[in-house]
Amino acid sequence: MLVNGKWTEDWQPVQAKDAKGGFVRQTSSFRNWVTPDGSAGPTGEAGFAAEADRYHLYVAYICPWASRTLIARKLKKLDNVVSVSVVEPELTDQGWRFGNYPGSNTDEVNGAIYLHELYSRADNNFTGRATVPVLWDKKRNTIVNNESADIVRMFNSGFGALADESVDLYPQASRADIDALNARIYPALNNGVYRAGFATTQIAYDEACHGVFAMLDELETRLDNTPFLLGTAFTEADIRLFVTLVRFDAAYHGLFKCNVRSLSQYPNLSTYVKRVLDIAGVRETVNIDHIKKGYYSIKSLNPNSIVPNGPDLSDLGL
Ligand SMILES: N[C@@H](CCC(=O)N[C@@H](CS)C(=O)NCC(=O)O)C(=O)O
Repeated sequence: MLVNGKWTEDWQPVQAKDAKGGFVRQTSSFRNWVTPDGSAGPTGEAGFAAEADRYHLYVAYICPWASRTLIARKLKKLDNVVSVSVVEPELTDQGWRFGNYPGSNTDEVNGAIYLHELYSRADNNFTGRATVPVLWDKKRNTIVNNESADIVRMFNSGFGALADESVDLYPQASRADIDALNARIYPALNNGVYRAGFATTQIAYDEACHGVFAMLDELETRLDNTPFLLGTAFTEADIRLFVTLVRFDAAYHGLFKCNVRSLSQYPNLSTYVKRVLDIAGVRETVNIDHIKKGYYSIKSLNPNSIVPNGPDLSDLGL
């Protein structure tokens, strides 16, 4: 991680722990918003107006949070407005690295080798982990925002007519329902799999794992009669659920010990994942090779970095 803008060798993604040995995720530090007229958003400062070719998104295909932003960018047809760089799948001893691994790029915008260079360029006193996603402003040479939940909403409504305004991932009338679902699905499932995987006590693991499967069971029932979480409209709540489900059998079932059931044993959730993959633009944001390689390279969980051959994901076309 970075300490006062300098890289230190503590690179494992085991972050803070709570009193019971549970995993605690770092909160995001750059919280400015792109808005159509450059006025300030809900947090941070003003001065980040929507413009084509001004903003650049740094992501990892392995990362579910970064993948949220990739999906929102595709669905809002911002491909030609916001450019993207993809880091290599394996965390190195200096964190995320740019390079030539298939599907990854070098950093054409800043010429960085490691993602942490962007954090210290944006704030030469930064202390914290250098996480993806990062939304970078090429004009002001700084990080706009490194919180995926914010970036998804910015892509949805911050780019005005530069984006496809016929797509609304956070419709006014559904906001309370979306927020309520997010508030339950994030701790139990999206972050719950990480809390299970990185637990350092049996009690922390048991609690997290139980929460994961209770939520999957509930969602399986919820999807009995509805194509998406809130009915026929696909919203940001679906993006947030999908990114976890599509990684479930490939990574969380094995590496994170979330193995009470596999996703393939949930018929509605499996059909749901296929349905989302079939939305134009979504499938190209999913790279199973990066996901497996990336998760199974986490040395604290898998010291020899051996990547399993399975599972068979051909049902999903992956
Ligand atoms: N709050 C952030 C979390 C992002 C996050 O935790 N990213 C992980 C990858 S999945 C990361 O970059 N970890 C690198 C590290 O911890 O050193 C968001 O949702 O945007």
